[in-house]
This record gives sequence, structure tokens and C-alpha cells, in this order.
Amino acid sequence: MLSKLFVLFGFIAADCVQAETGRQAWLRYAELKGPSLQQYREAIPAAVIALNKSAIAENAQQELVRGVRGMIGRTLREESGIPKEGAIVLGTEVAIRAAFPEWQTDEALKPDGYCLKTIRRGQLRYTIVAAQNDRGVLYGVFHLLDKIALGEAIDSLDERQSPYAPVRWVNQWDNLDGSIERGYGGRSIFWDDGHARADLNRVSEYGRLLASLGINGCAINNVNADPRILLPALVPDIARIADALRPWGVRVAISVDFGSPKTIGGLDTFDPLDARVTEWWKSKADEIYRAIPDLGGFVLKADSEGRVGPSAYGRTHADAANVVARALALHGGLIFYRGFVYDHHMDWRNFKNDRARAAYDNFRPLDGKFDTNVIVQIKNGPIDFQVREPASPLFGALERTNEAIELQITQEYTGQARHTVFLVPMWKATLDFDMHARGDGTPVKSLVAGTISERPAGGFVGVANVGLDDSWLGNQLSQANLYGFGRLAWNPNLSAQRIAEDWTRLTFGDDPDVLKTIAGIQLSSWRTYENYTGPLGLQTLTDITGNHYGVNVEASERNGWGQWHRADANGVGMDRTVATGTGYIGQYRPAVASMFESLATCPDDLLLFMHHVPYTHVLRDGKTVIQYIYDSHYEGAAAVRQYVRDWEALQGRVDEQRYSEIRAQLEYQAGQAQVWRDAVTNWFWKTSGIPDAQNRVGHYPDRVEAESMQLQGYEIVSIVPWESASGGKAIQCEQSQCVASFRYDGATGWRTIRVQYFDQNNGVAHYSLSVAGELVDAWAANDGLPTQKLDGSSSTQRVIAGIALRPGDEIRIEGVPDQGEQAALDYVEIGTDRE
Ligand code: GCW
Repeated sequence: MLSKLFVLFGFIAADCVQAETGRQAWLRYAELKGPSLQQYREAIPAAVIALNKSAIAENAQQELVRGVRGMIGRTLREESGIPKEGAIVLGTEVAIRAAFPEWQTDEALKPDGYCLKTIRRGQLRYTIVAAQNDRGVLYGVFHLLDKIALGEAIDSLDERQSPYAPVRWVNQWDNLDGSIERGYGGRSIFWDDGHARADLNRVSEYGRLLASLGINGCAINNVNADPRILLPALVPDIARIADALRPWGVRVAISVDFGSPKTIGGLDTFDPLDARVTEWWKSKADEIYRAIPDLGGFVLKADSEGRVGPSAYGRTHADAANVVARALALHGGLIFYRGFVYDHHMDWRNFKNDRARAAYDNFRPLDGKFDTNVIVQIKNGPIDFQVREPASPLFGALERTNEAIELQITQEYTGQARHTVFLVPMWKATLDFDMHARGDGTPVKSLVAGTISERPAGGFVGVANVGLDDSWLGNQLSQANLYGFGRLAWNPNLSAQRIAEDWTRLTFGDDPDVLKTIAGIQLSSWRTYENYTGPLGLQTLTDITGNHYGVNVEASERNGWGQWHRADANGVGMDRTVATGTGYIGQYRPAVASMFESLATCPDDLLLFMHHVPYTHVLRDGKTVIQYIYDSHYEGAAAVRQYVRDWEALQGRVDEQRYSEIRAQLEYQAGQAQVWRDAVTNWFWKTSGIPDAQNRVGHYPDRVEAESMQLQGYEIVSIVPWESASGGKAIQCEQSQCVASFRYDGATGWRTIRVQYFDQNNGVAHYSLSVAGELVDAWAANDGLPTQKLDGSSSTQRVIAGIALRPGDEIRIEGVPDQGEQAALDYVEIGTDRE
């Protein structure tokens, strides 16, 4: 008893301390207020019974107790039989039917599906959570708690829910050393220093978040797999992680390296058709399944980006997938074979070459040759998680092969969690896109779920990459992407608005202004980001051979990676037409292909992905391509500035920690959006020679370039790429301290001073700013931006509002470098206050 109480209080105390760090995400169970609290207090029975005994069922019951205690302030009594009072009863359909023979249903639930039903016996009211399996019971409990959190009535329930697809998985690109490839939320929750972490509490917490969304599988290591994952010494580690996730109904999978039979297996080959290799995979699978009988399976990235694969022996992807599949089949395991296969040494001079063709060209000829427990895991678009891509044609081309769509929750090319980009609208655009695979009515979602062709497995995979940070993903608002992925995987017919609103209410509460502002930011954020990073299907104009973060318009050109946009003096865009281009468009079914092939019907949002056009080509809204590029960048940057103002209006209505984290994030994003805006617009101006009709590009009346200031110690440097710094130049300090100053020559008034400086990750430089001899601000360049260079990735903005300026005032910035970080400056802008 004592220990039970201790656990109870420990857990309540821990809850309070951690309450608003973001770690509880959308499962905060914050206390309800006002009349709804009273209603639930009246509606909620006092007892709960779990009819089935299993770790998952136990968790379901505990979760219910926890949620009701948090939201309603009532502690449910755990009973073992149906009491003679109202109660919440949890159980599988079989168990519920035995206890409530009067419960009739015609329609069978699918695996993981559940039903919430109110059954009345005289005066007594029982709230039933019935499911096909234990996992479904857990999902039903989460759904019941969601309803309470969202203020929905629970006294007369009659609801059935079944998942849209059997596969609802996340992948983690975690390395065994604890780093995460493309992870922005801290170090791995799973791994550290070559082994599973000693403390796997965060893994259990993650399992709870996943279960609340109906996610039922998780691959726990990078698809760029370290072959050591298959060493016998790692099996107990995998087993421990599986133990932490199992009570949440989440099956573990591992990513494997196709060369393993040779690298760690002692064979001299990994040829998939060699009998010794077949035997090796079989005994390896047996060994792992002995320790983890419910392992979900393997994920395999082969013949891609330097990974070995079947091509080493002239074998096909089907040969490779099947040799592993057969080893797993005996244990009910699946193999997710990644469709992300392409040549990254393509000759860029050949205008018929096209990376976008690769997935279809590689996999279409193999349709029907994969075993039934193989799932081809296909990225949403044909390139690589760019800010906008068309749906991969491969979705419509495989008729006899299981498919899963791979969506990237972690924001690799979409701002790395430093920019708020809610990806659900983007994912929905693909999921709802009709591939015309069997005439009309075959949207991508139905193809991946196998509902069209009755394929046995398939569904949704999200690359999540959560880490140890309290925010999980590195940005409080980015959590909505994990949430949104789960909701769509369960039901892709939900609207983006519904998902954004549910998430906001669960995560931040019910204040209507908070809801309006956050949902408003989220729902417009993808278009906003696209506007300043790569509109019209240009793809993200980032440093694609480097960190995939800052702006670098030409990084995609003249190399073998194939993310070309082919912008030159005369025009822009990849010609992927059948008539004159790479023929990529011909990979779609005729109805889709003809829509993309014709300039008259190709959507403007994908125009430059499909066609090469002159800058003067006129879009549907009457603008030329070049003017659209200018305007969209100004609109995008202005929209983020507005997000900051909108957010600031919420001060005091959102808890302090998350309020200030999000304010800082949005303010940073506003500065970066301006860097992108200026870089891309200047690059296209210089390249096309066509000026901005509104005369904004290249004209910055509020700006004082650092290189034109009075410099003491600072020296002028050229920045590469030139477009990532204003005027192509910046100043840097190679001494112990330097000064840059100038005299303000504008009108008297309250002003906001914006200092554009560089924050590399190789030191912590310090800056101070004084006005007319008075120190008004000092700051450290201590952000962990992903570069050591002076470029668009490190360029960042300090905003100093509320400064009274008079003509002739000296504005003086002092920079103190640190360990190679040179306290560099790009420019200062002086605007009217709060501009
Ligand atoms: O988007 C690219 C990433 C790689 C990743 C690869 C893939 C895990 O830049 O980091 O590798 O895709 O999806 O395999």
C-alpha cells in the first residue's frame, strides 16, 4: 500500500514539475475548467474494470486512471469484476460479450479497431471500450480521454473506429552511438555509445505518445544501418527496447545492412541467390526472434546513396527483398524494402537524365515478384522530401506489390524544426491525389492501404526522429507533425484543419484566441515556407550537398545528385515532359500524365518541377514566373513577421516556458525568412536580368551594410554563396575585439534595430550594441546552427525594439570573437517600431 501511494504521489509531483515543457505533448490531461468540469464529474463513473490481463490492458487501465485524475480530479477505483454500480469496462470483444450478452454488433471490428458504447442496465450506466485486440482497447481508452479533453459528451456513446491501414509505423534514423541522422530534437532516446541506453524511460514515454495515435510499429535504428545491429551482443539491447514499447502495443523493427552476411557473418559473399546467404539470413532471424518473438521485421535500404545492394551481384531488388523476407516469414515478420534507390553520380550535362524517374524505373519491372511479406516503402515524392513534389508515380504503378508511403515527420528540408512548418496539408495533397490507377478514384491513400487491390499489408511510415529534448522534435510547434502523421495514418480522410485544431486544443488548452492563432499559423505555414524557399515546384533551394538547411540556389546544379532546377539566363525548371524532356511524366497513368504534360493544365505549384519555361511565362494569376518568384518571397517573409506579432498577442495566455520558446523560434524564423527572401530574389534578378516590378529586390532603404560602416579591427570578406549575404559581403573580426559603427541619419522616433549577424557553431562570439554612447543590448552567438561557415545557415537576426533614435546618433556594435567564430556582421536595419 505504502509503495503504491508513493508511486502515486511521485507520479503526480513529476507531472506538475514537467507540466508545460512540452514533454507531455498532447497528453497533458490538464485540469478541465468551468461547467464542463462539473458535467464530467457527474458523467464519470467511479470504477474501472479491465477484463483482460496483459501488459497492454494494464496500461490501458492505468492511462484511464491517469487521464481522469488529471482532467476531472477524480481517481477511478480499479475493480476486478463488473460492479453493481456504473463503471468503465475495458476488454476485447470476446470478453465484453461474455460480461454483457445484451451487447449486439453486426459489423466485425478490424484488428486494432475499437468501439465505445454506453450500455444501460436499469439505472446503471456502463461505458464499454471493446476491441478486437488489446491494442484496440488501449486505443479506445486514448480516444475516450481525447473526447473528454475536447469537451465531447461521453454519457451516451456509440462509436466504432477501425484503422485505415494495418501498417502505421514510425522509423527512427538513430545511430548506435546516440546521434540521429536528420534529428533535431537532441540525442537518441534509444541508443548511447553503441548500446541501448541504461534508462529507457523516454522510450516508454514515446511508446505512450505513439499508442495515443494508433501507431503500432517503430524501427529503432538508422536505415543507413550499422551492420553491428545484427551482432549477437546487440540482441539483448533490442530486446530491452522492445520490452519498453510492447506494453504500448508498438512492435519494434530494426534496419539492417544488406552486406551483413559478409561484414559480420563471416561469409565471403552477400549474394542473395547464394544458398549460404539464404541460410545466414534465416539463422540470424531465428536468433533474433528467439529473444523478441514479436519483432515487427526489418527495414532495408539497398543500392542507394552508397549502401551495398543486390546490384553487386547483378541481382534484382526482388531477389534481395525475398531472401530476407523468407527468413522473416517463418516468424510473421515484414520487410520494408525502401524504394529510395537512385544513382547519385548522374551526368548533369545530359538533359535526358532524371533522378525523379529512378523509383519507377527500378521497381515497376519487378511488380509481382516480391513475396507477400515484403512492403515497398516509397517516399511521398520522386525526389527527396522537398517542400513540394508531385506524388511518386510508383504508387500508381505497382499492382501486385505491397506499398507503404514514407513521410518525413522530422523537418529535414523543411526548416529543421527551426522553422514552423505543419506538414499535414502537404501530406494530404499527396494522399488525396488521384493516381487513376484503376480509372478514377484511386487516391494514393487507398493504394498504400491496399484497399484497392486487396494487398495483405501496407500503409504509412513516418520518419519521426524524436530525441531526448523535452519538446521531442526541437520545436514545440513541430510536435503537431508527429501528431498529424499518426492521425492521418489512422484516418487519412480527416482534414488538416481538424487535426491542427485538435492538436492545439490538446496541447495548449481551449482559449479561443490561442486556438485561432496557433491553428492559423500551422495551417498557413507550409505555403509560407514554400513561398520563401522554393515556390512553383523549384524544390527547396538549399545547400543540398551540405546541411540541407540554409539558402544556396545553385547547390543543386552541376553535380550528380540530380536535384536540378536548370535555371539559366533564359528560363527555369526541369523539362520532364514526354514530348521534349526526360519522359518522367510518362510514368503516370494517361489521365495524370496528360494533365502534367500540358502547360495549360499543369498546376502552377508544380510548373517548374515538370517544365522548363522562360521567366516571362505567364501563370494562371496573370503574373510572370519571375514576378511570382519575387512576390512569393516577399509574401512568405512578411507572413512570418506577422506570425511573430500574432504570437506576441498571446503573452500571458500560454504558459511562460512554451510561450517564450515559441516566440524565440518564430522571431528567428522571421530573420531567416528574410535571408532566404533576399538571397533567392537577388539570385534570380542577377540570373534573369529582369528587375522586380515593385522595385524591392536590391533596394533596401532601411539597411546599412556592415562593409560600409566605420570599422575598427573588422575586415571585409566575400561570402559564398554570394546571395546568402546582403551585397555578397560581410565583416569579420580576427582580433580580440572589433567595432563597427555608423551615424543614424533618419527621422526622430521609436525604432526597431535589426542586426543581421552570423552564428557559426564553432564558438560563442559576443556582441553588444550601443546607441549614442548608451549600451542597449548585449548577446551571445550561442545557437547550434548547422555550420561553421559564414553563409545563409549561420546568418541570423537580433531584434532590438523600442529604441529612441535621433538624427546623428552613433550606433556602435562591438564584437568579441571566440574559437574561430569571428563575430561577423552582415548589416543593420532600422525600421519604425514593431515593423
Ligand atoms: O533525404 C535523404 C537524407 C539522408 C537519408 C536519405 C534516405 C537516411 O538526406 O540523410 O538517409 O534521404 O532517406 O535514405
